[in-house]
Amino acid sequence: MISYAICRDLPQSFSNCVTAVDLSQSAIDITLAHQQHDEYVKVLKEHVANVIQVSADEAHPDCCFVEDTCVVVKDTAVINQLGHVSRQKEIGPNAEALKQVPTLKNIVYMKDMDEKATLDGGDCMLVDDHLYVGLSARTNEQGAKVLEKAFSSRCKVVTITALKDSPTLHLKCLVTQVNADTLVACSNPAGKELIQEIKQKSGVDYSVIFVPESVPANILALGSDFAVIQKNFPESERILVEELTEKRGIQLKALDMSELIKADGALTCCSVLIP
Ligand code: CIR
Repeated sequence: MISYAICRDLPQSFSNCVTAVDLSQSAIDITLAHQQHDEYVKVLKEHVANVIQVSADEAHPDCCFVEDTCVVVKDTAVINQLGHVSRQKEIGPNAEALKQVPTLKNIVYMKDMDEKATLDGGDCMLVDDHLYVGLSARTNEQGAKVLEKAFSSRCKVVTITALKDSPTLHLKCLVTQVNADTLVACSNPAGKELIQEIKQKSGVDYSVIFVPESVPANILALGSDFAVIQKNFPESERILVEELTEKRGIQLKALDMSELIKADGALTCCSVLIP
């Protein structure tokens, strides 16, 4: 069960986001981006008892991607030092929002623990008592070590290196969690390599649902019987409906996030979920 979710409004400056997508070929429709984000927040509010909605910050076009700004495990939150310098000052209001969550007893700043550490929450996937941390262009070894220290008695931190030198932005661009023993992953070679490393390092033989495209490999599970998936990826959607709804009884809601995808954003990135 998710007790709290934190999200953040999408700013008017969103079109100036950091992205690998060539926006000169496919510009962001800011009105549509707002509509899509509003729809996402509406679904969050329908499925999570307490949603804290932080105001947008026009100085930070990527501020709606709150997932990157912190990592929460049990009673402890680490406020990250984000891997892209243009995003590092997004953290203040999100840290304030975390202070409103009664179950959070410790809130620590990564920068205070190691000033060379960088980490984006999109590289972190908590599955039961394993926290997988993918090294990437945004997340370095020092960042992973800070989490290891901060969460030492709360979970096992497993550092994943498969994507370290790849063009994939974040670990969760290729794999996300359904529940304690089930993952969704992209079936491309990078996705398969990632799953192999996750299984080998954790010793857990997860059941993995493979989908052919990377964008829909990022699903947002809101509790044990509901998940948000991406619209407009019919083959992946067919597999997810079959595997999640028909076989496991998980209700799905498909959202069109086309404008957020242009900003390299997916579904998990627009919220921080706290059990
Ligand atoms: C960035 O490049 O940082 C943003 N434009 C996208 C961040 C997406 N975050 C995520 O998937 N966790």
